[in-house]
Amino acid sequence: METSQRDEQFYRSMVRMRAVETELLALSSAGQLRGSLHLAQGQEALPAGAGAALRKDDYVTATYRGHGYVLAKGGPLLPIIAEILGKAAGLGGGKGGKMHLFDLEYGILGTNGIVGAAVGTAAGAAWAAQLQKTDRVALTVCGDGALNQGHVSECMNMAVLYQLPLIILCENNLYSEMTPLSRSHGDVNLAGRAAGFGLNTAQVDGNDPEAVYQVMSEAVNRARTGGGPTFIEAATYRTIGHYQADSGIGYRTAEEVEAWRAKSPLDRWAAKLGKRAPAIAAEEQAAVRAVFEEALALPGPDPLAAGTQVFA
Ligand SMILES: Cc1ncc(C[n+]2csc(CCOP(=O)(O)OP(=O)(O)O)c2C)c(N)n1
Ligand SMILES: [Mg+2]
Repeated sequence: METSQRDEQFYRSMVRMRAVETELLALSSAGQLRGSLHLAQGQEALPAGAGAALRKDDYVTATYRGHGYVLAKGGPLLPIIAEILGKAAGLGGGKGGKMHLFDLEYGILGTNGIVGAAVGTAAGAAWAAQLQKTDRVALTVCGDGALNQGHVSECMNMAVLYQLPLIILCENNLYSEMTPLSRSHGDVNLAGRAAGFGLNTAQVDGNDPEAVYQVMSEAVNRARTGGGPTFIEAATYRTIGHYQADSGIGYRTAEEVEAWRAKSPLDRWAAKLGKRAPAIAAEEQAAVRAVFEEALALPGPDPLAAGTQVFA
């Protein structure tokens, strides 16, 4: 794909994600959507860039903030939104919600509410892909805080030991909930920690979708051709709270948030696309609005379906 086409694709992807989050936030504020809502405003360049580097049959696992990666994988929007809204037509029959988005057709092995757990799922998928002699790769997305989970260290070790086709994309947004990196990590060089396990590593501006795409493409190519796992540390920032009830201020200064808002990937790409941007944004926002209207009118799951689609 040509650079200009890719720029448009990145912008569409980021605007779509922001539009979905805007709709979700409005529903949550109105009491029409229950539960925690972990949004990723400010971090949209990551799914946009990473998604474009993957094939449909590659695997993806992500965090509770990872709906953007599901959207960016390219599957139809309605079943994703229906799942988040708890509708029977959703990806998981409306029983999983935003923290359990699965779509085997698109290789999506789950967003996950347990910090770091999605890394293990992806490592397993990568191992399966290797044993089955396919050239599929697995991408897992984790936060900076997740690196302090022992399980993630075990996965990094195994990934190197077996040279798994695994890519760990670490969204370093400088905070784990309300705790800054400097108060939870003995060494804040996250890529350095991964290098210690023997992974290939890269650091990238996580607010630049093209840079994310380039570094991801390299990692994907390496994984596909037997070159082993890669850890990517992406510098980014969530410009809103950890979840819907967190103002995002208090443990962070308003100045710090504002400074990162000024680096918004959406604004950056709107400026890049110039006059074409407003029409593209309006088109994506209208498409998202239409899907929400359709999804909101759908029925929830039959209570009798609670015992289906489960192992026991
Ligand atoms: C095993 C586990 N411990 C604690 C929590 C509570 N918790 C939810 S999000 C979060 C912070 C994780 O931070 P990070 O990995 O940096 O991801 P971010 O939220 O910044 O995207 C914590 C501690 C959890 N969900 N799972
Ligand atoms: Mg974090």
